Amino acid sequence: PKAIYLKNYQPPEYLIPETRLHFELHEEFALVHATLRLARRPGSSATSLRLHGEDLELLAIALNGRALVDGEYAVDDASLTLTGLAETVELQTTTRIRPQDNTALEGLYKSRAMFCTQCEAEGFRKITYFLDRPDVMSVFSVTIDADLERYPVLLSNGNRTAQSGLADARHRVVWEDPFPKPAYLFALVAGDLARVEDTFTTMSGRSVVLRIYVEEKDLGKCDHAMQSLKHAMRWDEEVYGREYDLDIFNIVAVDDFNMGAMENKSLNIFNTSCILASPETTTDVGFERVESIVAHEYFHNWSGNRVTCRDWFQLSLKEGFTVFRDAEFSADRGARDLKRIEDATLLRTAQFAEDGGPMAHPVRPDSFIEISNFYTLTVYEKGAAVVRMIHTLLGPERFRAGSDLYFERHDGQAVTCDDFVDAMQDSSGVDLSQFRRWYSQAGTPELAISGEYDADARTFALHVTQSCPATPGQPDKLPLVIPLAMGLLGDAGNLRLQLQGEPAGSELADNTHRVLEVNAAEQSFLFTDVPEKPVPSLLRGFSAPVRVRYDFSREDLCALMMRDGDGFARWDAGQQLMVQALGNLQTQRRDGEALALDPLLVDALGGLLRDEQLEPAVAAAMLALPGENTLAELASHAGGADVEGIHAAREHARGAIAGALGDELAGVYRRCRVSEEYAPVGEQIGRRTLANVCLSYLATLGEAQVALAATQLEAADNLTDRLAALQILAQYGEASQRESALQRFYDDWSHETLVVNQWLQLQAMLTVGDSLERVRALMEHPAFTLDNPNKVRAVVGAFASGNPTGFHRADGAGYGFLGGIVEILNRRNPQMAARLLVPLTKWRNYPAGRDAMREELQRLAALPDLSPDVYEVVSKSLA
Ligand code: BAL
Ligand code: ZN
Repeated sequence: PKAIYLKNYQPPEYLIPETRLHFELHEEFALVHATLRLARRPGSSATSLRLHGEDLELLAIALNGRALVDGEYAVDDASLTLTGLAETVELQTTTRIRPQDNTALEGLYKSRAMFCTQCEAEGFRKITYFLDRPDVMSVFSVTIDADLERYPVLLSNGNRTAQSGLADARHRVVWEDPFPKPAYLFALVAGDLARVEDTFTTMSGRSVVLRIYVEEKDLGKCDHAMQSLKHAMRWDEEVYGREYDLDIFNIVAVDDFNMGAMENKSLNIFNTSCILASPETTTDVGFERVESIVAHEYFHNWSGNRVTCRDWFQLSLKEGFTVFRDAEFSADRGARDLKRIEDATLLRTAQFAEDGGPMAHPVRPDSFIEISNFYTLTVYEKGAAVVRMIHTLLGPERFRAGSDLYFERHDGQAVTCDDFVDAMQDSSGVDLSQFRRWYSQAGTPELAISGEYDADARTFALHVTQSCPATPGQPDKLPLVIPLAMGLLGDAGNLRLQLQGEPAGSELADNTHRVLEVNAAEQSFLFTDVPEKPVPSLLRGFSAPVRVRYDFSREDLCALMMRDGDGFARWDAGQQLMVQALGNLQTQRRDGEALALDPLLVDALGGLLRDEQLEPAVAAAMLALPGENTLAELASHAGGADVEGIHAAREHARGAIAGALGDELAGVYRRCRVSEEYAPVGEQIGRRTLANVCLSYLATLGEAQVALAATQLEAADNLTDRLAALQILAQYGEASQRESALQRFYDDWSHETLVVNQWLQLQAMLTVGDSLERVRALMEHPAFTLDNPNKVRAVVGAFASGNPTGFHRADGAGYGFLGGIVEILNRRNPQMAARLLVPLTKWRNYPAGRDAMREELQRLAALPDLSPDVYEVVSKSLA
């Protein structure tokens, strides 16, 4: 497999203004009759054309109505080449494909009894010969013929314009989409589906029909998604001025899906796990995920569909912007600080690890072998953080004006990340030329900051040095523009800020918050009229995707944690205090000393528990210790992660906190239990989360406290409380208690696939006993199949990335297990295989497992017939 490079981008020689597709769906195969109107691109003089096509059986081909004979065209396993073409031609092909055998879930495939498609990024070429690249936008009309009884519902993009009966108990439906779109946004669904329907009146007064199609049994689980869709449609009108542009918007839920969901024009296809929701089958986190993914896919209608990407190197153009949009939507709907905490945790734990590993790439990659491998946290989450920084630097009004200009300039076009930044720059007048480095430079920047207080001059200086480690192919880095949101904390609260050079008495001089623009390798910022030595509150709201180093004392961190005016900064200070305390426990353990948790931390947590004014959701976030993967990521800088040491330190800390604060924890647990009927609303979610955090601490204390979990499991009327209690019983209960609780749960819920998947996942992450043996047994369970990505993620994915002590066990068996699964999936579902591999690619961070992890990768590298997906991940991680 060969890499392709952004620098080699060439526009297409031909365009396809019009595409007519006619599908004949059968039980063994499908026929695809395609009629493409091809038009030479103005400025091109080409007379030949290579169309993409994979796994296609070409049955007929004609140009301008004349059948071609051998020699007039050439076909290989990836393309169809035509020569001697006029300026405009009509190409007709008939291909046979086998959706029933399509286990890769790219292109047209069968999920249970229904046909569905997934074309992003390059799946359309598995349906018919086409210019399968996002800068070729076409107007599609689609005719679908299928058996009436098995497939009464036939869907594609746009508007349904005709339907009729056919011979042999078959029927036909025609869909026409007036908006030109790239092939990756094409969709087709055929199945026996039920639907819920609602309407939305747009800001200009048009009525849009909204439909969610599911299996009949799931009709009762669509309400939350429907409400989420309507909230998202309104929000996009109010915040971005974007109105929906067709009279119908469809969503379909499918069981077998590689991703979470897909934004096909007016026919979004969702993994069932991201659309169905009910109190019995969905956790609070699941409800929030449904809302944000429904919104994300809807927002793509403008940021992705109306304005799309020129090429796949620009993927973050639509994904970074749309993740930023959905994050702001969620923040507006719920609690902003909490959303920032969640997003910062994801970036710091997983994206920083990606940025520091062998697959590190810029937000706009320069090259790739397989684009499916680049649907990454860097492109999505760091890309969103980059858009957020533009928002911060410009302010909300100028950002909105930039967004308006972007959509106005580029509606109907396929454009680049630079076009997006140009619109922001042109409309605001803010020079973003240096800022653009965020798109081209990989790696996580680091700000080393020190503070200097001069009591006589009443000044406080912040000295900031920025650096960024080398990443593959990028040894040297240039300074970035980094918005550093901050404040200064004094004894009585946050101090008013007066920055040297700022006009005194200006509007800014009155407040306690600033965004410093860091843009040089070394810089100082001087605050004047500072009455006491302050503690700086840095990177408030996670204002940039960077690491910050500052030599805070434990007392400083406590002060920030308890008293800073910024909710994110309070949480962050607490996390830093915990990281220090857990690091000390690891050192004590390594040195054979008795483990003693920092009493300052215990006191601070006690203060939080006693603070009845603190919002429960915030208290829950502040009480939770950093996860084992977060600690491992941090340790990667200090010689590598000691998985056992991290786990032991964390467990010790949990026990010590519970031991010291048992009464407080029990009191908060009782106070926060939700007695009203379940509703996935912020206030209840906060209380449930806090109660379950307390319960999980309490469970470390012994049998009596574990019994609380058993009681909760019996009484719960919702999955959040049920799963939290089951997890505690399974992790801390006696073996017999564990097995009977797990079995009973399965017996109760075996009819609900999505609940069973969570039951599988919970067990894959248990650290008691032999985790790997348990995972192998789960794979033999009738509820498991390697053909369903949700099951694979629940068992194999959860084990490899959510059970560090099991996966990194000393004999290396965890690595061999994962490698074995990847080997099986390599051809069956290459996208899944490559994604599962990621934990192994971090081998350099794990001194104890390093050799065994590398050897497993080497074994995979030597396999014949590696898919490009797996080849790319394996070869880059060994380089
Ligand atoms: N475009 C792939 C799924 C998503 O990011 O919305
Ligand atoms: Zn997206």
